[in-house]
Amino acid sequence: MKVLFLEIDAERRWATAALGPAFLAAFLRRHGHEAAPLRVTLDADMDDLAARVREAAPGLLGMSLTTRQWLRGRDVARALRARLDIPLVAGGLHPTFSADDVLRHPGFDYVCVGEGEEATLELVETLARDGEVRTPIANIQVRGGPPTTQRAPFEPIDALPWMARDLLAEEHGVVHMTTQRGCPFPCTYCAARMFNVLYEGQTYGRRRSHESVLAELEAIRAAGPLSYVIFLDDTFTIHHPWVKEFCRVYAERLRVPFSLHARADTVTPDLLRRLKDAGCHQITFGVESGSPRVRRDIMKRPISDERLLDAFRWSKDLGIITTDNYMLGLPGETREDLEQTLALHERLQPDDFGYFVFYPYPGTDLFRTCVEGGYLPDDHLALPANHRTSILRLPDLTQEDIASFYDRFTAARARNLERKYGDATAAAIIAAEMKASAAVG
Ligand code: B12
Ligand code: SF4
Repeated sequence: MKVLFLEIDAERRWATAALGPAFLAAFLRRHGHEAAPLRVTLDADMDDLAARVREAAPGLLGMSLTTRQWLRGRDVARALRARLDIPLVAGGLHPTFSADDVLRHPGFDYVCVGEGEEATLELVETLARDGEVRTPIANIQVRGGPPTTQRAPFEPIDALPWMARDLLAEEHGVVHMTTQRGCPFPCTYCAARMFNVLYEGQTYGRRRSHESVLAELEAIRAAGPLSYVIFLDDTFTIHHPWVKEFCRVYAERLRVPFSLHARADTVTPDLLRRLKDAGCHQITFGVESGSPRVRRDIMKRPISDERLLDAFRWSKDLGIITTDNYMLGLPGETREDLEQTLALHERLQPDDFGYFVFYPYPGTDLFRTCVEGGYLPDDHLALPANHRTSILRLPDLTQEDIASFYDRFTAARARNLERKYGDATAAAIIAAEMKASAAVG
């Protein structure tokens, strides 16, 4: 059977398409099925899209969805169902934690809850054989059916085929890699960590062997240009023995510059030095808030200001570019907390940073807090994840408060960019980003 994976553009073209379908496509191809991507661009006309789908003649459509992609994905599924009769399975973080809601909408027949390789294969083979799902498939919830049971995470992780890179839309030899699945930390706003809860009693966290990671990168280099590697692991710097050995073999065999994501409390000067020597060019740290109270009590991320300042200083001293992210407008946060975030940002002086109005992702602890506190509007799943305007009605912060801090972060970013690139380029970057933001309302 052929599976056509629809990549839903919801605001802008990212440097990579969703990784999940690239894993699934590789797995399906290994088992003799066909898989292809189709990008649903922002200007896509639904009649044209339906014509292209018809021409590709898939037996099953797949859609990977984050919450940001959900509203557009919902509209695309409805439009396709009005024109075609091809079953559609959705997967990824949003459907995993909102399966009932997704399946209420026209055009969605199945939701993959959690890891998808074996489940999608079983769904494809069942549909190819029977034309429908008569007996339950673990991890696959059927429209109108009961919640699914969960199959064990795939083991051994090295036995998964490497991502099918034709689905990723990578350019210029810049490649995206994952060396592990899962993150052991308990951050209350994080959808990714909820996989640990979904797989409670089993081990979701698994890391590939060095040989598997290196062999994949060497194969990419042999097949074409390899200029930069972006490691997308949630926290690359966990389990130091693995990271140290990685640095040793990577420096020996590849030495291609790379980026990674880290938590400040998982790095040491020694580890950073090894990463730098192996080719680490840039690290993104999640700082999230400048208020120790918010980090400790609301986010369950009890990292001290000192530790954050140290991690940035150590990295900069080694010449590693630092980037960080902040969130604005969590339940329980106050204006004073947000002032502290701006103040800490001034002390950290990252090379660049992202700032996001808090949006509660289904499944997370803070989503529950918002529901229990009555902070979510009833139609929250029908509201876009806005950039500047919070969807929440919070007791300690108004939407205007949050928007005014968002504007102050925009001004801080403009100053940062001006220092680096001069006024004209900084203004152009900010204008382009504002335009992309406007696309989601
Ligand atoms: C890589 C990455 C990106 C990449 C690619 C996106 C992607 N979906 O892969 C880019 C850079 C584009 C990106 C951007 C953003 N991201 Co991001 N990203 C990640 C990250 C770090 C890793 C994803 C990964 O490794 N996937 C590896 C595969 C193997 O895992 P998987 O995606 O879960 O896929 C498996 C199953 O879910 C399932 N599956 C997945 N898709 C499908 C589809 C079908 C049809 C089926 C059957 C099964 C299935 O099978 C897969 C294989 O087992 C995750 C964190 C995480 N750990 O998930 C955040 C994460 C997905 N991102 C997140 C966010 C918030 C964003 C942004 C909004 C960031 C921002 N503030 O602007 C944007 C939105 C992007 C968009 N298009 O809407 C959130 C999403 C939360 C949510 N509920 O929506 C996450 C979970 C981070 C977090 N800690 O909360 N991101
Ligand atoms: S460290 Fe990052 S990925 Fe891990 S639980 Fe916290 S926010 Fe999520």
